[in-house]
Amino acid sequence: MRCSSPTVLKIGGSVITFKDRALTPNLPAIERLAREISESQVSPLIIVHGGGSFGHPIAAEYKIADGFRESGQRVGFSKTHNAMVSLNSLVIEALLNNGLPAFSIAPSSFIVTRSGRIHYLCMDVLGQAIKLGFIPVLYGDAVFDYSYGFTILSGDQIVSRLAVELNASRIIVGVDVDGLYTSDPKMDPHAQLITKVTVSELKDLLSRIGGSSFTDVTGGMVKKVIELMVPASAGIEVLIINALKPNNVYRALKGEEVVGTRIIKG
Ligand code: IP8
Repeated sequence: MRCSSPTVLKIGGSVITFKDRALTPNLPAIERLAREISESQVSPLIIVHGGGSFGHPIAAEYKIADGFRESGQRVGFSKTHNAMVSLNSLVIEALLNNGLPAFSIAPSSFIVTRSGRIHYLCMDVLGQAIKLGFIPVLYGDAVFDYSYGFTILSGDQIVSRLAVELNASRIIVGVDVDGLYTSDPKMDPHAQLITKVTVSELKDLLSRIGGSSFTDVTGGMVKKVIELMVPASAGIEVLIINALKPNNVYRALKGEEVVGTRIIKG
């Protein structure tokens, strides 16, 4: 599929790593996804991936998300970033092996947050890369923050902001469940998949249930949805799918029918 405004693809850390095993990549999933992305021939495309068992355990150990409090955290900040660079290089390598011009761009090198939210953002490198037909591959990162010193910037916040900045045509979010459920499908046998939802319906749902019973099985579905409501409100269609199921990402990229949750404006 060729379209002028880019597609933004988020790949969850729960898809490309084994979350219960530190620093363990899910190489078969990374290779399969690289193949699916290559076969879809979607362009322009931006990929953002999560941290999974690479970024999160180190960030938690050194309390990086809480900000800079003591000098010992510096090594932790760098280690968190470095773990993400390692995971990113596996993703890049798989994409390159499939003939795709993937190019790694570190969010910490062009973004500074303030109180955890993206504040300074230099789009020049990314814009130039897209213009020249590259596939920028970014990731949730340890970033500098004007208020906290440093913090953790999620891939979801990056996805949402870039999609708006670049006037993306759509956002596809690959996670380890089929989409958004009315409650946790792993706890509640009556949980139902929400296949289509408007932003106002989502807001209503979140305020009614307070996020508590809303499925949080990927470790952050509520936060994810809150981030994604911003581009969805701007008219960018958001599709959440299960990227652990073969061909789902391929089908979604091709615009074919896939089981999942569609978040639309309204
Ligand atoms: O997995 C956070 O990104 P996420 C990455 O998208 C780090 O929330 C560095 C923990």
